[in-house]
Amino acid sequence: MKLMIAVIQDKDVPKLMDALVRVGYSATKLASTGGFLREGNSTILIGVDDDEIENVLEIVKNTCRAREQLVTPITPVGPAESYVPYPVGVVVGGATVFILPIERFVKV
Ligand code: 2BA
Repeated sequence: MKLMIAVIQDKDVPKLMDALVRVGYSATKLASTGGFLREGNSTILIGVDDDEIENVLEIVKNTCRAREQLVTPITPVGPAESYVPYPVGVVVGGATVFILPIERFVKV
């Protein structure tokens, strides 16, 4: 058994959770914050049998989209009058997925 940890955008949560639950996977959503953008995102925990991992990855791929987000760079140290903070685009998502072994899984 493995624990899949997927960091996704909030906008994709309803589609992903619906798709997972519809085919019988259990999932837990945690509210999280990205270290770079400092904006809210969602972390989904999914405990799955090893042979289900590719299925779940496929569901994640089909429900989580990449989007471009504008970020204004932090003001550099130096002459402020020469600095114009143009926003730059970063592509966020579809999903960042970690897959970890589970030593033991119990429900009591
Ligand atoms: P954030 O850290 O807010 O990052 C949002 C997006 O900003 C990233 O999208 C990436 O395109 C860009 N970015 C992040 N760090 C950067 C840097 N040092 N320089 C330039 N651009 C940078 P994604 O890669 O799709 O990541 C989306 C979210 O997934 C991240 O939000 C973070 O919460 C999580 N994440 C991504 N990689 C991770 C990792 N190795 N460990 C833990 N969490 C991770």
